[in-house]
Amino acid sequence: MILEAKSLSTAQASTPTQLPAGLSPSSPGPVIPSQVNGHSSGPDAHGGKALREDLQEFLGQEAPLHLLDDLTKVNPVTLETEFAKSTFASVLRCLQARYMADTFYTNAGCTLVALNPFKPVPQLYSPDLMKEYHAAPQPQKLKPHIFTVGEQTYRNVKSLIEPVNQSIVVSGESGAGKTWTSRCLMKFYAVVAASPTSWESHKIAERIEQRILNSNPVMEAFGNACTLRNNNSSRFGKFIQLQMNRAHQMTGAAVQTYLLEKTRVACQASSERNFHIFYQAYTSLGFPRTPSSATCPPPTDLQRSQCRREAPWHLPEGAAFSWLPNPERTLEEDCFEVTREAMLHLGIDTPTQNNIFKVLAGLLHLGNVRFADCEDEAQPCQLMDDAKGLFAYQQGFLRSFGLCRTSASLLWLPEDPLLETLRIRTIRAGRQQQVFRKPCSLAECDTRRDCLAKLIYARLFDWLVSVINSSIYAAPDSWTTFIGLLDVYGFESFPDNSLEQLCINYANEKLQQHFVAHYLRAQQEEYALEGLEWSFVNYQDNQTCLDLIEGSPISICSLLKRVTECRLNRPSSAAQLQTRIESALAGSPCLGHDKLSREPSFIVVHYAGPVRYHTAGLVEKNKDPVPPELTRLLQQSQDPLLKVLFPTDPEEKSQEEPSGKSRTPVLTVVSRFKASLEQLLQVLHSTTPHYIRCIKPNSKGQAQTFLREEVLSQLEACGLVETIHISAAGFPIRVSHRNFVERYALLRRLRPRTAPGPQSPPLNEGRSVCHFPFTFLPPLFLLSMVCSALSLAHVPWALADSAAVSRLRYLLWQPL
Ligand code: AD9
Ligand code: MG
Repeated sequence: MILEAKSLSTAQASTPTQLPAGLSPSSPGPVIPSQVNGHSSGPDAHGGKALREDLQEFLGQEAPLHLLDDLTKVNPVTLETEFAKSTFASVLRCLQARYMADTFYTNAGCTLVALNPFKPVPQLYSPDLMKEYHAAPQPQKLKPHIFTVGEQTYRNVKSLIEPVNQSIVVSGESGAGKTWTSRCLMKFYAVVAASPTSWESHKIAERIEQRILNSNPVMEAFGNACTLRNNNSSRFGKFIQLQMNRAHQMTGAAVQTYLLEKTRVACQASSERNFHIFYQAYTSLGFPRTPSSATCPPPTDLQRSQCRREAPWHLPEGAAFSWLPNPERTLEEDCFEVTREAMLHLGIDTPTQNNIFKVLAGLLHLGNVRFADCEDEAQPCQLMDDAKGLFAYQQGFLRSFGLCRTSASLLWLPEDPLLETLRIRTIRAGRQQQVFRKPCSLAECDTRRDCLAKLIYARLFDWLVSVINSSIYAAPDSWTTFIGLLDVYGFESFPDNSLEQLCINYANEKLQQHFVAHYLRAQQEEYALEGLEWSFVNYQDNQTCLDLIEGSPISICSLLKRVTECRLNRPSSAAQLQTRIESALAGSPCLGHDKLSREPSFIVVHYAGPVRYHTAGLVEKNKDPVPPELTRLLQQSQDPLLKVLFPTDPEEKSQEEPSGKSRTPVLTVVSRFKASLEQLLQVLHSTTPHYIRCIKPNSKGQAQTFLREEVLSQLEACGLVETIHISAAGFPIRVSHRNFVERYALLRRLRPRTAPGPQSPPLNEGRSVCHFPFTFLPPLFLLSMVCSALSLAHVPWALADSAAVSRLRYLLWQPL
């Protein structure tokens, strides 16, 4: 059936986007059935004939009849079967109809599907709407929205039944809207979780919330960049823990970041850009540019000249920087004033900010330094003298020599040692720790220059995160529960994929596994264990792919680690690595090989699609070596910021081997990343997770364009249809037996007129979790009322003598 739906949707993909009959743009459109969220099917429940007519119109009169037959087969035709038989075709059709009607959120079982509108929809995120969802007695009954999820998690942390930490996992491919969604959720919590009593505490709370919100523009300016997929692509992962006190006010937060793509500082793919902050700083002083948005006009001449006077960094107007590609491309995100304002709120004062931008300017100048090969191998490479028109400077910075000097002065480094460190390798060897100096090759000089920039930028980013954390810090005894928001980089597949994409896609696999394990597998296994009537729903498990990436004893991670530790990093090792991976992991169905590729590579079939990774440079990137001379050089800087970023650590020196090798085992990038992911998953496992699946309706970022084929592949990848099946057929209310009995123990004291007999229909008899279908909502509500009102000591059980209540009674008398 699913295959039929797939082929059909492919056929549909080429037809122009139209609404089926009966679904005018103004109609709310159908809701994908969801028991959890209390929605039933909408106007999608047609009879077979009506459906055929709709489809005929939808696909066009010329649509082949067998297609219609197929679709009729794969589409549910009656209301009763719809819950259980949602298919890709019907889900796709439903989402499309809603999207074209400007309805961007849809409940799909336990997940919320968020379609990216690719256009501003301010009314959808107004504070008034946030308050409406917050005040609603049953927010699930309002239209599906991220605020429903936000409110649900907020109520759950307040819940007396299950006072448990919550987490929201926002997933989706690059550009699908994860960062947008988490930003909106943070605003939502800032509005709803701020109702302190006294004026003084009100002020404090406001400051904390404002600071938490201010962390977004700062982290995005320094950690986001324009990629082929997304103009504002997050180049780091982020987990923010919003901490609540007993009164359920936000008292603080903690941000954890994951693997910043620091290689971007020195190397950007064509048509991509460096991190936004470089362009922001550059724009404020350099090019006059057209306004990028109404909210963020370009700086006025007055602002510019004031900025120039105050700012001690040198970005001459009209200068071209090779690490600043595509500066003419205007983006909404290039809003320097917003970043500076936010930094100020976070406690980063103007002199420190200027210091940061001065260092960034130093990096840009460093990027323009070019080396020329020297014929005599015993001599260091020369600085390139001719600029070949690359540096259109007006003030005499034409030569690399001048650039190096400017860079050294901006980084407050001694110029000669900087030049020497970039061009000469020092090796200590022998018992006497003799120092040998070896001139670097041209390629090595370039690598050292790039490494210096990456090192500074990565430390700067980490320092910013620590400043943000200390600014929003709440003492451990001041909060009791938290809501975690996870926004990691989305699944990526470019023509050239390397270690960065391997890590990003690995993280996405782990999160998908968390979803599969937590929801698709665990829930069904639990039903089976509890002896509940259940027919197993098949789902796509990504365990095989994870085994390939991280499994033991042999996986891509372990092979990479081994090769990295063996220092097998000669250029020829790219082909060797490919052979090693292919021979060691040949049995994995998720490993593929591209016969047409001329460069050494391997293919991993991820849950979201196959990705080809080039092996060239993989080991080197994984090792991420930092020559100790570079760190030592930076420790000599007189710059106040660099002094903080590179403190002199006496232990560091003593750890160095005479040969310059560190005694500690190589901690590779992948192994560090793996460890941090495992930690993250442990935190997620300790919370009640909620899932928001962001879907990109088209890859061009166009509003009102829904490309079925593209959406279909995203739906397939995240197992949405299976989720709907399980949610629709499963039990939406789950309370642990212990908590249930503790909460309603009061009722045990009440003597039932008739003792609960063995005939009482036992739902998950004697088990640790109580599952309740929807019919239980009214009796559960009644029980809550009863427990809350102690005066109702003599509630006659017979009053609510339904089958549901007799089950509840039965559970209450079960031993714990
Ligand atoms: V990546 O994995 O970091 O590359 P994200 O985070 O999934 O990616 P992001 O949130 O940055 O994507 O969204 C991409 C763009 O879509 C944004 O810059 C917005 O221009 C646009 N977007 C996303 N969601 C909305 C929305 N709800 N309303 C309007 C939106 N525009
Ligand atoms: Mg993002």
